[in-house]
Amino acid sequence: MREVRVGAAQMGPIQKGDSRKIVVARMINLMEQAKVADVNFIVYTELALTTFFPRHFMKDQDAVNSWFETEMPNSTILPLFERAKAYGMAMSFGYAELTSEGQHFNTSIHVDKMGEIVGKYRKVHLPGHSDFDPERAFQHLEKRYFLPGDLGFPVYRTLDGIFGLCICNDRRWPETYRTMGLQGVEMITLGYNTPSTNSQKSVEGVEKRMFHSELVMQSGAYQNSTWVVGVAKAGKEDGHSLFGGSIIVNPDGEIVAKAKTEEDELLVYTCDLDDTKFGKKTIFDFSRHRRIEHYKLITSQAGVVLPEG
Ligand code: CDT
Repeated sequence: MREVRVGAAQMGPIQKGDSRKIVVARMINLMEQAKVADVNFIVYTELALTTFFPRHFMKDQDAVNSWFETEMPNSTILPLFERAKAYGMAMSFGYAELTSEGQHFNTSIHVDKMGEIVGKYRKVHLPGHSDFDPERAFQHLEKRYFLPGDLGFPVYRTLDGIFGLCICNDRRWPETYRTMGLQGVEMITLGYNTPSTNSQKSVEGVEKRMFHSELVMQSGAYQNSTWVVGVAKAGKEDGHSLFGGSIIVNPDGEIVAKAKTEEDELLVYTCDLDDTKFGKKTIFDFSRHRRIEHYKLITSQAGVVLPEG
């Protein structure tokens, strides 16, 4: 058995005026609960340090940059790193990254129990739009504020297993899981900020949106025989609702733990990485069963090309 005791640290809303310091204190509070529960890997959400600022249209670049971190850890976030190291707890969390070359990414990192960043991922699938869209009930401007990630979908060895990261909208794309599946991933952690309603289809409510969220994480887990840990930021943020429903999914695609609230809430589950083995050597033994000669369209074409006629 290769057990990882996971703490999925869902966060309630972070308002626009909430400082990073306040948010880090909340994250440490969740970490303290995780310590009591014997967790050795705590997973936080996407853009965990701030409100989900891409819902706000901004023209002023200084205003935009104020949501980004230019160093990780920096002095405000350091207490989280120090506490994790003191507890011997690994962690993953998302933040907005501004590089020294002036590039903006929606990023997640995996920090090991010694406080070293062992995994880094920059969000590849950026949803939404780049300009103010008056047709939408609310804005989702990730394409305005971030570049598509340039690191691919790396996996890394830590916690006696093979781990990977993705972020929110990435969870809806089978290519995300399969690219990591082809590198033997055993646990994928991700955070999400997902509005409870569809800004372009008002009749689509929270039940259907949570169904889609679970559907993609469960199928990604099953089809690649990997654990998936999906962690929400939830509740009413800047007047906009985000759904909760953080889940831990086993390599059979079953939900083994699910959040009940839209607040800061810790889910704890012991995940045996050896549970990934059976699926990987039977129905999803990729080297025996995949027929890559038939998959060329997947990497040669982004959009749909209809047949003639
Ligand atoms: N943060 C994030 O990627 N949210 C998206 C909502 C997209 S709505 C334009 C998601 O896929 O959950």
